[in-house]
Amino acid sequence: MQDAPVSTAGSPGYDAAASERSMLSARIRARALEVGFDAVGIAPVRPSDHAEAYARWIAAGMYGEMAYLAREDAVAKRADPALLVPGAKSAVVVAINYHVPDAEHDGRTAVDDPSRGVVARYARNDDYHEVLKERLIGLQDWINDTLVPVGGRAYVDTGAVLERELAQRAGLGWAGKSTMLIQPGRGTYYFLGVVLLDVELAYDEPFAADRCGTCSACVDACPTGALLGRDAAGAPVMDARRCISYLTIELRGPIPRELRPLMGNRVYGCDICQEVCPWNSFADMTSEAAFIPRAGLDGATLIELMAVTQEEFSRRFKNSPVKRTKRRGLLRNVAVALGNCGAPEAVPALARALHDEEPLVRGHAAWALGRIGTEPALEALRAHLAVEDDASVVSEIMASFEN
Ligand code: B12
Ligand code: SF4
Ligand code: SF4
Repeated sequence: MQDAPVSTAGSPGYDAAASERSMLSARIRARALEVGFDAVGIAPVRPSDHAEAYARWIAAGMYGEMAYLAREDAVAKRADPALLVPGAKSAVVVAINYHVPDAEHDGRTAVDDPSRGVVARYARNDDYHEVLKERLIGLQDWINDTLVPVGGRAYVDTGAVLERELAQRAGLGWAGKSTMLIQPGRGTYYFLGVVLLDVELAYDEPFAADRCGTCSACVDACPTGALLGRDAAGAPVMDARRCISYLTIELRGPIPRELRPLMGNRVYGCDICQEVCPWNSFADMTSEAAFIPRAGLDGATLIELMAVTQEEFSRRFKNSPVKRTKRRGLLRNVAVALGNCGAPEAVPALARALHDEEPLVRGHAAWALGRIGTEPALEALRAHLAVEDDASVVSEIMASFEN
């Protein structure tokens, strides 16, 4: 390959504007790394290449109850980020490592101990939205104050932005069959963040390759069959209604009975498709203090969690992503995990949970007692049936006798 001719200021062919854009991009990249992001790429803002894939996903109803994903205005904004920030020209996409090891309890990690609850790695300390958003806003302010006056907006997760597509377009990696953005040499345990800016910058090459090859480890390992592989157009497809992350975090009501036995002891989120991904085999651990696990989140015993009061929930999960489920959501998930564990020692805790003020908790405790199925478990269900006045719980109890 021939080297491109070098042109310097004043020489014919010198493009001052292009040189300025390159300088801006280089300084933004350097600043993003300086403030603690692990990777950064810059992409042009233009209509999504994947809007049709997204529309197909919505039309198939695979978003479940996450209605915000299907709102007409939100779909339109995903298809064209310029609708979010008028005049947006560039997307600065950052990634930050949250990979943490599993702690051992009595010589085993919670993943290998069905009597303990597994909390997904991303949720074992502070809420990443706060951490990333603050840094991204700082980055945008720095660009405005130091480099060039800009308008724009920072997004982490909650905006109508296809973050993984922008990350791919900014050259960071590709979307694997797990649907996760995979960075070669880094893996998947990275949060993404985006700043849309109304200035032209120099852009990275999109990441064109699909390096999953013939691997399908994530599809094979997903316990609920949520990963459907690539569709005819090459888009990785997930039926979120079956994903444990959706079921334990986003779903507000009862977890479909047929999926409960498949969820194991994952009580908040799920990392299974990432745990089996070969691209994570050599991934570095994070050194970001906000993501180093704090005590009491991952690996607590399910019996202990089942007894958590509102006060204890607020204290233990303060500032952590887990607070999103509220106490009743977490206890719903814990009851399912106790049913899957099947240990008779859990019967007293579940029998007490039959008197919880939340019907959602009572209903799932009833399911778990039915799964355990010992005489004391069934006796607790019979005794409670006589006093239960919520129709949904009564129907859970009746169905539990048939487990
Ligand atoms: C809704 C949502 C979920 C839902 C649905 C997930 C899903 N796969 O769609 C649920 C609750 C299940 C979920 C779970 C998780 N999530 Co989530 N989630 C989101 C959110 C808010 C929107 C994603 C979305 O729009 N999904 C709809 C699908 C259709 O879009 P998509 O996944 O972006 O896929 C598009 C591309 O893949 C594109 N595509 C890619 N390659 C190709 C190739 C071709 C040829 C074509 C045509 C298309 C195509 O096609 C799709 C359609 O446009 C994003 C943040 C954001 N604003 O983007 C975080 C986000 C994706 N989640 C994240 C995380 C960390 C998780 C969990 C790991 C949390 C956990 N441990 O429990 C799991 C991972 C599960 C998984 N395997 O994806 C990170 C992922 C980081 C990364 N490296 O990829 C994000 C980016 C949040 C963030 N800011 O860091 N999540
Ligand atoms: S997060 Fe868990 S349930 Fe969801 S797709 Fe991955 S392996 Fe399946
Ligand atoms: S497990 Fe295999 S198929 Fe799945 S995302 Fe990783 S490399 Fe791709």
